[in-house]
Amino acid sequence: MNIKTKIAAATAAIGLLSAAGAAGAAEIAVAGVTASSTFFTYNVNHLIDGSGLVGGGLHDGDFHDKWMGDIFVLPTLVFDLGATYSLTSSSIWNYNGGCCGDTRSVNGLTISFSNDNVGYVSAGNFNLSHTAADPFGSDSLGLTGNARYVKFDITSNYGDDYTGLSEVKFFGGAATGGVPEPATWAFMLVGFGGLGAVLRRRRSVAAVAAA
Ligand SMILES: [Ca+2]
Repeated sequence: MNIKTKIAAATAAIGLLSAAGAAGAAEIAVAGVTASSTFFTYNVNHLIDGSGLVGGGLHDGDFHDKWMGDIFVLPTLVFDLGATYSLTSSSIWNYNGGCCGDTRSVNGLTISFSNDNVGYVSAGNFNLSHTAADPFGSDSLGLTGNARYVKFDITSNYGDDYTGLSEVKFFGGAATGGVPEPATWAFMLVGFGGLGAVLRRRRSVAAVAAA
């Protein structure tokens, strides 16, 4: 390999890393969700199973398609994404609609990130919109950071004794700042090692010429 080829190889290896970090935001298939409390026959999986999504970015008002908990013991939800992702946003369909207690909608929400479901770092405090329309649209919240586990701490609602949500989606790409794959490292080392060899050879040639 000449020096141009080696620079190209090293550049290509760096390019591969950048491409992995800049992967486009796509919907993440959530592996599971748990709630600190769930009222009666409501089911927390209704948040991640597509139940009630009727097309056009809208969710129906049927309570069978929602999750609900008690507001007096502020509920917590933990979403397991199944792997670590670089998150960019979350779309959240609130507990709204014409069926039943439209003031059950979540108002304040703190979102936190974790890679081990033990230590959490806050990703921000948010407020969700309140609408009694049926069907109804989602709030899109901007998120930044890597996480496998995403926690929602619900801090207030719009007035009822209960509160809930209807559906939650996360968007993102491959985790950034992670450890490169072994093959990528090997490729980079070949590229940089080759560069070093060429530079050393050039220096020794220069030293001979100067002697
Ligand atoms: Ca749902």
